[in-house]
Amino acid sequence: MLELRKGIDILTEIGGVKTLDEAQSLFDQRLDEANRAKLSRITHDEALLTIANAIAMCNPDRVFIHSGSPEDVAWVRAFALERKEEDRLKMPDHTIHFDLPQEQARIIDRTFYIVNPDEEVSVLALKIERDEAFEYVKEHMTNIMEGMTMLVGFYARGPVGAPATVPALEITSSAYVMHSADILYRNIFAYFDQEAERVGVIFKNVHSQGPNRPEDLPKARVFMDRSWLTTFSMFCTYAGNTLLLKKGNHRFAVDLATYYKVGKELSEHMFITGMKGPGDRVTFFAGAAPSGCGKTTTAMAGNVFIGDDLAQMWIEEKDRTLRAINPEKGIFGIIKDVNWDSDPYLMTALREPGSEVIWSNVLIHDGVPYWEGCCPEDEIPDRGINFQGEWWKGKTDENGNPIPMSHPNARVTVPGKSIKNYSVELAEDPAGVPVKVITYSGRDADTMPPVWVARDPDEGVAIGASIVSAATATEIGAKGVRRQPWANSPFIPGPLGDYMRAQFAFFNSPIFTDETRPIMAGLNYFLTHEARGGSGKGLLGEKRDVRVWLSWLERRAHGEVDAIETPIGFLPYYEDLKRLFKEIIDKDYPKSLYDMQFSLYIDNLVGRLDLQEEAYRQEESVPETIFEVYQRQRQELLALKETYGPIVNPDQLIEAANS
Ligand code: SPV
Ligand code: MN
Repeated sequence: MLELRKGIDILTEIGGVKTLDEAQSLFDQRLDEANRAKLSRITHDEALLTIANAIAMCNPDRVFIHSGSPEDVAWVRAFALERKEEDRLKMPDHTIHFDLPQEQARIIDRTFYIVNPDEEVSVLALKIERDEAFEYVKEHMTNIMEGMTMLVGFYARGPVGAPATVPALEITSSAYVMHSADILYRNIFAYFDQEAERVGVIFKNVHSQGPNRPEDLPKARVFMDRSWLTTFSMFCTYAGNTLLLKKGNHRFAVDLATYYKVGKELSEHMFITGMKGPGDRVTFFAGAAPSGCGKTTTAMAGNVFIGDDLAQMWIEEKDRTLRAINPEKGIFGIIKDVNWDSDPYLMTALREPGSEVIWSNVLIHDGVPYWEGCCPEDEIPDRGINFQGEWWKGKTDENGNPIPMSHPNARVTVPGKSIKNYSVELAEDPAGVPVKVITYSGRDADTMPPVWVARDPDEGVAIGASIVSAATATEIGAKGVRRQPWANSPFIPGPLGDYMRAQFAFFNSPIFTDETRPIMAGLNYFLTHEARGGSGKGLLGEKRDVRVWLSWLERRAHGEVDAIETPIGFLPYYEDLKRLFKEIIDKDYPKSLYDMQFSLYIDNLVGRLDLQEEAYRQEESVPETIFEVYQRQRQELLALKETYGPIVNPDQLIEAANS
């Protein structure tokens, strides 16, 4: 069990400011008149004490209070250019930011939860005890902003007034981080006190890049204090490590859902998107996928796009529906392989004037960005500047390996409102959108079909618990796949069993009716010909097929298509898919392809159940329900094998279901 406000509050202990009077006299000394006047509009005790202690600890030369006014927003942008954290590009309002070549992604080896001595964390996470973290922060963050300006921003992770919104402070010496926060989060300066009062907690984030040199990276750290909802980040710049409003505060939100809102709220690594159905109907989906598995592309394949990374969900008692908000209002998306074919709306925002964009770690030639998969070979320049400095075609690293034109984790930061199918109105609605379909996807070459629906909430939770993604050479496990529970496991602070219990409680909630309880589905668009007895090479199907799988789920959620009941859940009938392929993407869909995609490969499926069960058996306090689901599915699959052999095709599945 996680206990809030337990143990010393590291920031207060180092800063030493304990009363509002002390805070006020520090502001009088350290802020100029204009910034003092802005700060005087904030009255929330914890916010003021946090800012005062951050100033006392970091010791900046100047403090900028970000009021969210157009002038302040413009000031932050200009300051990022002045400090050379960003450079202008040819397109108006586009800038480029580079992180150090050695820090192009989350530094998971230097990322720790701060815990009290008796607290457990997820087996997948690193932890540091409070006393040790205190010493580290004290040693490295004291005076870290000397000679620099501290920027203080007031944000909300969600629309003002929404039940699952939490206000958050961002305190940083990086104008790039604050600029990114302005694109990705709602600045709620004018409502901060009111929201902090309503919600009862605030998230606090303190970051400094320090001198921003490669030699400081070994001592870079991301610390997340679970008890005090405070993050500390130092000597790094990549937004995943520094803009802790994102994954740092997401982790706190997961904790709050798991330990304080059981059966009421969830905090997920999910997109939110609406699919059009017959007539004017729009049905909302929330879907999980591991980092780098096409979550942004799937989200934008919807007709009404709300979010691509995070979802805060709750059950609305009034109408008994599942509701979701996006804590963000923009995307920090992977750019690799984004092009006019796969992502037309995003490309429009990136290649046509009218949107603000921060590019990071791509190739810049003549003020124009290029990246892996952007364009035909003949459009790619043969030199430029990228994440490792000067680049030219054919450049190799010290081991002789080719250096890609852009880093595989190079990203773009873009406001949601620049994406054509984004709905500002619905995204800003504090009532959230009503979600009827939950999806879980991974990257699975050989086992799960393209789409299937759980028979009940327990089996739905098991789908999320059992996500896998193909591993790279260094990550290959016993079965060649990596487990990715709920695609959220990198961000689950506590033991997975605790999180799983909250999932069972939420999806089985008696508040849902048969009408409003969401359907829960698995998605997999990574099946290969080789794995399914095909003759060709590569993937079975195409990227654009995803709109058909989502449309079938849309119909299923409204009870408009029947399905084949199998041990893993409900599968679509061929006739329905054939019709939808034609209707949605004007494509012929042969029965032979359907048979390859939807046959059950019993040995693979049972192997997968064994892999999951073995892993969960090694953890303590995992709910027994998951093992019951795995056992039931295993027995039913083996019974099918007894009758039909190791590969059971859909016609046989129909026969078995009717017998
Ligand atoms: C992810 O890696 O899942 C992201 C980007 O969305 S980061 O901010 O690095 O988490
Ligand atoms: Mn993510």
